[in-house]
Amino acid sequence: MKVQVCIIGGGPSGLMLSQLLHLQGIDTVILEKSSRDYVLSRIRAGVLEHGFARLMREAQCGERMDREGEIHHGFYIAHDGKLDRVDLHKYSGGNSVMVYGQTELTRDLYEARDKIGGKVVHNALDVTPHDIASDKPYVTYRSGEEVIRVDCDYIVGADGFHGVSRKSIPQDKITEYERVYPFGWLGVLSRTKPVSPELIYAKHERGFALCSLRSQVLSRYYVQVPLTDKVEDWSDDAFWAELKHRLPAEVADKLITGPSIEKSIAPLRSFVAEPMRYGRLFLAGDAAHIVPPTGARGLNSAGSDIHYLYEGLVDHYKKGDDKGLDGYSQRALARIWKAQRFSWWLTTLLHRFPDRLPYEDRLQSTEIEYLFSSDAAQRSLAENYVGLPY
Ligand code: RFL
Ligand code: PHB
Repeated sequence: MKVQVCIIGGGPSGLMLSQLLHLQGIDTVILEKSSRDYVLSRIRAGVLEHGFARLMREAQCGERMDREGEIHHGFYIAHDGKLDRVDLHKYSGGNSVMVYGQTELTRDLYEARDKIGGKVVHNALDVTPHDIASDKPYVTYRSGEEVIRVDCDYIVGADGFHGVSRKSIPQDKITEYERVYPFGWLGVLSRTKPVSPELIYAKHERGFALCSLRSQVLSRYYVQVPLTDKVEDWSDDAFWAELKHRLPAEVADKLITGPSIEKSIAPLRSFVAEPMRYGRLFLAGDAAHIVPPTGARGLNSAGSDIHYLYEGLVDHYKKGDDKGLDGYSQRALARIWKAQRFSWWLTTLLHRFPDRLPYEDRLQSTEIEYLFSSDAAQRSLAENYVGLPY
């Protein structure tokens, strides 16, 4: 097989890039190691920046998102028995976020690829990039007993944190920065009416909690748990009881509980690999960087990578101009590090850190008090939450 761009990974990053390039007449194939059903069973992001929503429309995949997604102009932070609202609209100059699940968005992207005959190979095993430092790179994968070779001009590694792409770059050509947090998030999806029309992030002495949603009949809740906890340790009843503990009484009283339809634990990690290019291989999305989910930046940061890479590839193929590709890593990383900073800051503000000094706990409370006493601080929070421009 020969294509212009071979994309490894059929998550939102790979699908979005493939769809955008296809619309420009640039030929791609996606090699995805899992089945489509498996990819669509993962429950992940819920909050999209307006920039990501714009990208969905540009990819001609925004129709259902615009019909079913919810525009949110603010969210709440519960702390010290209070419920303070962050007015995103007021403090970000009229911007907002879109609440629309990653699962739905991924389904929309797959359906769009189907409609225009996009090539997506599922269950592609042992995907391996070759000769990435040469100008004739290729990728091999296995389907049953058969090994298939894909020749291409460029390879895009959009295969998530555990993928093969980043690992195929020589170790002395890449620097990795990492922080692993001493806790995870236990998440529950339930077919119940959300407790609040807007998200509630809760800081509590027992640990962080988040009330989110996918629609007015589908709720998504999280509680901070130690890394040693297993999903099997948490019955639905234990989860609801813990969540109620961490919410202000007036919210807990209104919480409607029900059976969980998904329950999982995600560890929290900050991670950046630099640079995001080696030879003819470009990294994008979670393959190059991870944030703790607190700031809702992960998928949104993947969106800005895809935007920059798309522009670079279009300039290369349409104008013979390589400035965009040559500047991709630097441009993408400038925004990525700001998302890292914001996610680290919000995580630090809202979680309980087991080994922290009492002094640091007081600073944490003071930081929240300062936030809600200062227009400048709320403006900074809002500007980052709705997404920095790209
Ligand atoms: P993905 O989604 O991990 O997709 C990578 C794909 O590559 C495939 N793959 C391979 N394919 C071929 N060969 C290999 N060797 C391969 N190895 C892996 C995988 O099967 C997969 O299909 O990466 P991508 O596309 O870069 O997308 C990133 C987002 O998924 C991620 O950043 C977000 O989900 C993060 N995130 C959130 N982001 C937001 O912007 N807003 C949110 O509200 C938000 N909430 C969240 C989140 C992530 C969470 N978890 C579970 C980590 C909430 C949670 C709980
Ligand atoms: C979610 O709905 O899954 C979600 C929302 C906001 C976050 C993280 C996750 O910050």
